[in-house]
Formats: sequence, C-alpha cells, structure tokens
Amino acid sequence: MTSSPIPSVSVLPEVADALAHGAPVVALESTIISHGMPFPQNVEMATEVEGIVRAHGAVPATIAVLDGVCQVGLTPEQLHHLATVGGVFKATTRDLPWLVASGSTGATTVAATMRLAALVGIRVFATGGIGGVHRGAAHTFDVSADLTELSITPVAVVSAGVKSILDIALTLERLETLGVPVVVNGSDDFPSFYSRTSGLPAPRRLDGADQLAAMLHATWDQLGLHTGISIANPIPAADEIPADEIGAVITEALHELDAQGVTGQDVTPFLLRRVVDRTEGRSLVANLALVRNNAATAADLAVAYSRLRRANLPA
Ligand code: PSU
Ligand code: MN
Repeated sequence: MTSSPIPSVSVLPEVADALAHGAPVVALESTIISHGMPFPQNVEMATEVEGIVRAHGAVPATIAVLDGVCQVGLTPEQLHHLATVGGVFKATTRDLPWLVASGSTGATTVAATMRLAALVGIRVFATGGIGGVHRGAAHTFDVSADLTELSITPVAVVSAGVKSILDIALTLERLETLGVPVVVNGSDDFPSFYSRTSGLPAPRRLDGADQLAAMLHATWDQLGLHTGISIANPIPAADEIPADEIGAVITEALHELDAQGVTGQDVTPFLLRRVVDRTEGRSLVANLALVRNNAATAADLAVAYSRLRRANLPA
C-alpha cells in the first residue's frame, strides 16, 4: 500500500500512480456491495464494474474503510472480504472519524465515498442511485447526507437518478437550494433508477462524455466552484422496468417500513432489500444493468476530462 498525504487514508499503488500522472480514475462506492445487493451478486457486480472501468480506459478505485484505514482502491481479496464479512457498518461522512478511531470496518455511502475520493484528488465517481429526500421528510427530517456532500465536495457523481423510494421532486428542489448542478446525460427527462422517466423534466441536459467533461471543466477549472455535480444517466431502454410496475412494489415496501417502525440509517437498506425480494430478483437484473452503464459512462467521462485538463494546462 502506498501511503497518501492524509494519515489514515491508504491509496492502492495503481490508483496513486494514475493520480500522480493525471490519468483517469473512477471512484466506486461500497455500500452498494455490503447493503445494496445480496451475496454473491454484490462481489460479482463489484468485480465486473471494475473491469468495465478498465475496458473504458480508466483506473477503478473502490472505496471502503477496513479495520480503521480508509482504503482508496481495494485488492480482489479486500473486495471479497468486504462482501462476505459480517458487521460492516454503513458509513456516511460523519461516520468516518468513528470508524478510524475505533478501528472498525465500514462500507461507504455516496457521501463518504465522495469525501474520500476528493481527499486524494479523484473527480469522477460511478454508483447506482444517490440518496435524497425521503417521502414524509416533512415529519422525519430524513434527508440523505449525500445531498449535503454534493453541495461541498468537488466530485461528479454518475447515477441512474433517484429511486422512487424517495420523494424525487423534493430531492431535485433540495439540490437546487444547495447549488448542486444536475444534468441528465442524453435525455430531457429526469430518470428514476429503474425507469428512464420520473414524470419530472431534466433540470439540464448534456449529451455524451465530451459535453459532460466540459461541464466539469467549467465548474471547477473555469468558474472555481467547489460543488459536486450530479449526472443522471438513464438506465438503457432494454433493461428498464416501467414506473407503474415498480411503483406498486415500492408502495408496498413503504407500508412495511411503517408497519415495522424502521427509521434512520436502516431505512434505505430496508427498502432496497424489500424491493429485490418482492420483484423476485428482477429489480436486481435492472440494478446490475444500470450500474454497468454508469461505470462505462463515468470512465468515458474521466478519460475526456483528463484529456481536457491536460490540454488546458498552463504553459
Ligand atoms: N440507493 C440505491 N442503492 C444504494 C443506495 C442508495 O438505489 O445502494 C445507498 C448508497 O450508498 C447511498 C445510500 O449513498 O444508500 C444512501 O443512504 P441514506 O439514505 O441513509 O443516506
Ligand atoms: Mn437517512
């Protein structure tokens, strides 16, 4: 392991080398491995996604906290360990200090992954879905720290939009309030994870890696802003589950959530699990397809942005 400028953060040598040379790197989160998908699909997905990032010309860096050390880039053994070991904490940004202090193991959410990526200079990150404003948040105050992180941490997050376990309209409102640029790749509709549409329009639209890279360049290098960027990448049409079909399943899952009194950090993992169970795995197939698609788009973006930055280096 190469050390990094930050104590308690360890960067895999291949990743450190790419960063030192301005080569493209794509961060990948680990909550999707430990809490978002069942074994063995989770470890297969994580391995395959790293391969897709490589095939598109970038270096993958899956991020997690292992025994109190923040790891940027995991070896295949570490990845397998994380996918199979019990007692892995779901970690958002505020959990990082506790994990380090107590020497614990945690899988990082979008928020915590963004923060660790930014600490070592990674600018592009691929995931499935981001967290957001939960339905009923007016009473529960349950708004994901992913939104806070997007407002303060300069990483572009490629997701398939926002899952309708959340209040999508309120999530978009909150992102606007927080000053987070939101663009949809190649569509005029804001996607809702399993579906290419959500009934809401795309706040802004761009088409393809070069246009998206220009947006990253404008945000950080030309305007000097420090926000994250939310890039919504619709699921491929062939893999889509129609909104009304998945909607019924999600409504039932939300009823179960209420009936069982699940709250706090357990809400999102509970809903994700129930949706998979109730669709007999069909949603898992769609989930895998969109994660693959996001990994390819993020890698293309990382390559295009790295090229753009090199071309604009001061002489
Ligand atoms: N949505 C998904 N799949 C996921 C998650 C969200 O469709 O795996 C995970 C991500 O790691 C995300 C986290 O950052 O859940 C959000 O959790 P919370 O709502 O507790 O902030
Ligand atoms: Mn929450």
